[in-house]
Amino acid sequence: MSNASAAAAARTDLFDPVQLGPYTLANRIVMAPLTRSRADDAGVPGELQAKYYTQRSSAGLIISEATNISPQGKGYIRTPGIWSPEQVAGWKLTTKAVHDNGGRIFLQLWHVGRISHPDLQPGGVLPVAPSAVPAENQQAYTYEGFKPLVTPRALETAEIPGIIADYARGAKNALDAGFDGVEIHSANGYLLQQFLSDKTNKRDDRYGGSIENRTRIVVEVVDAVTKVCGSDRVGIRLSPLTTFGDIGDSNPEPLYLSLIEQINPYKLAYLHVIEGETRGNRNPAGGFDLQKLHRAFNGLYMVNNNYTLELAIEAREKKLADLIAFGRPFISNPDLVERLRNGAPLTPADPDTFYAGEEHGYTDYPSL
Ligand code: 8OZ
Repeated sequence: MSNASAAAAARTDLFDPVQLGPYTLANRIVMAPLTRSRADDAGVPGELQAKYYTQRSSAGLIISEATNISPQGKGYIRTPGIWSPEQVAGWKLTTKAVHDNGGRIFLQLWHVGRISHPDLQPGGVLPVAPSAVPAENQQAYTYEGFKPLVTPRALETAEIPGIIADYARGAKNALDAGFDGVEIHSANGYLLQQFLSDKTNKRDDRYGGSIENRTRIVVEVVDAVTKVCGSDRVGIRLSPLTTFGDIGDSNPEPLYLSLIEQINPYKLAYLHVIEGETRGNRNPAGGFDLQKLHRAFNGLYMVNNNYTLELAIEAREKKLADLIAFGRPFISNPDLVERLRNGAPLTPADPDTFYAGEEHGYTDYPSL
């Protein structure tokens, strides 16, 4: 660190406690949700996941890897679930160990929608989506390697209450498993963003067409999940400018401002925004000023995407965010909070072990 950034680090409040709903977080640094694909084939996490998350429990808050709310919601092999008693029992190992170490952990509720493949669906059926619109040039990660995605089946209007119920069950199971709360994954081109976006939602029922209709399922999920958890234990993740998963909207600004206006009455704990292109350009062409979402939202504002210590300090100095989520640096630096606090060097993460490798590239990165 330069002398100037060392001085900024010395006076930042990044490492100070902050209140999130009922919880006093130890600091403003969040471990972002990270898919690591090491659960068993039934979506059950175990001791390995408990060790991994516990090593990272000095984060102010951990958000779990995206976790399937139902067999239908699964799109990648070895991702964990939160629909079965075995999954709940498996996750208890993680939550207990994180809590024993003074950490806090939310579970991320996930339905991939069209980003799946019959090989990953119960009975080999087609994945579901708002409309029968395939994601172009995308591959599914199946048991037999990568395969092209298929054209999904459009959900019937009458099926949507069942999907909302799956989110509610996931939230109930997450609390039973000892999680401190849940994050609704409405980003990165998965089911809920497929409903939000006019590129993927071509419906003519009350879940498609106008902004009010396209946002409806998300508001209904927020309603159902907050009834289970209480509003202050629920966050939501959005990626208004991403194209990840071949997603996109012709006019995202009014869409997302309307969504925030509609969820504000629920008084959620936080809004988590991926700034720009997921794992890419923070300021893509044709975007809009995402701080408008920050100003519109009435809870804590969490930001994510390629943050460095310097960017995080600046975000706090300029009051651009309340919480800063770091993803890939947490893979290879279990003690990321301490390293940032001390200006210590960061270990680079090995992409070859992001989604495979069991303990290698997972629990074998050392703390300083
Ligand atoms: C990387 C690989 C598989 C899934 C996301 C859940 O981007 C994911 C994901 C990331 O939100």
